[in-house]
Amino acid sequence: MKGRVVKSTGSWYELEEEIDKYRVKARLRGIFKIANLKVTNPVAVGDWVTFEKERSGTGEYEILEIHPRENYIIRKSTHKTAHDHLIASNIDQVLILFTLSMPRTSVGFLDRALVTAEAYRIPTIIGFNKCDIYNESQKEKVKEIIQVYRKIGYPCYFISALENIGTSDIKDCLKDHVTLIMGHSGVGKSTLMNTLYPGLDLKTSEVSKFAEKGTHTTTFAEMFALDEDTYIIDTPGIKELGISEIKEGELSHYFPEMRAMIGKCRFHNCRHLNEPDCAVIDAVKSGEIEYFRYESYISIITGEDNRK
Ligand SMILES: Nc1nc2c(ncn2[C@@H]2O[C@H](COP(=O)(O)OP(=O)(O)O)[C@@H](O)[C@H]2O)c(=O)[nH]1
Ligand SMILES: [Mg+2]
Ligand SMILES: [Zn+2]
Repeated sequence: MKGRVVKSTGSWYELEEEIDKYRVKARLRGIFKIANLKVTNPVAVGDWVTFEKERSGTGEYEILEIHPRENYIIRKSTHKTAHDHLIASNIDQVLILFTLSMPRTSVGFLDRALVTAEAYRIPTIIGFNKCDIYNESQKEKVKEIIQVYRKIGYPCYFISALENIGTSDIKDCLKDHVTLIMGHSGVGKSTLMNTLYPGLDLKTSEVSKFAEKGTHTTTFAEMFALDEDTYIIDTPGIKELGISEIKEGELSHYFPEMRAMIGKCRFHNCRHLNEPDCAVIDAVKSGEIEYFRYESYISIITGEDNRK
């Protein structure tokens, strides 16, 4: 039988069978080693697997095989170990939620999430949430940020998940896709899903709980069926996003406005740091490339700041 992993606890998995969509709990048979991928979790939400009932007849199902992944999003381990964490796989698009306050999202975090999605050519949309609580100057600030990302080509929506403002366009975007929703705890991911699909009734949490920067809790993503062909993967607890698997020379390819300048620098292997006749640095100076985007590029290259 073939099914998709919709939930993972680390020791067992919930699967949705491909055709009849019934759900079963399953465990891994034996130990899975995945070539070239050092991860703490061998199976991710979104994985297609072959499964069967265990022979001894305990009623438990077993995963026999993980099908090749079309793509996946990985998070670098926060503890500087060699292992990364698979967030989800086989996704059609990413929705990143951003807020200016309660809790603040840094543009650095947003850019890291965008780079991660670009590296796998996964289309991304950005929701700027909690528009209902901003004062006039904050509204201006969000609008400026939105302009930057729209210019680069990312669809942006200024919304309130709580008050159900501007959310219908996002609902249209989600339709018939598998969407991974990313953003800090408290940004409004569960609230948005509840607003779009009231039947879901997901738990939401008071923002005050996120103010205390406590210990890092590892939680797993979970996939929700919104209708027959519409799925969303909720990712609790992404506080920081280390970039994995991206080589220094490739990084500018994942900034669309820098990608547009490929071949224009004097050196073909220009890193756009301090090389002469660098088209990227020229564009930053002229304002064509936004300075804070270039700062994100530098911080990823230098490996600094990856906790934001
Ligand atoms: N004012 C306001 N509060 C919101 C909005 N969206 C979510 N919240 C609140 O933010 C808190 C965290 O929301 P939640 O959906 O649990 O965030 P998640 O951790 O990203 O799933 C809750 O108290 C929500 O009521 C919004 O658009 N406006
Ligand atoms: Mg949530
Ligand atoms: Zn350059």
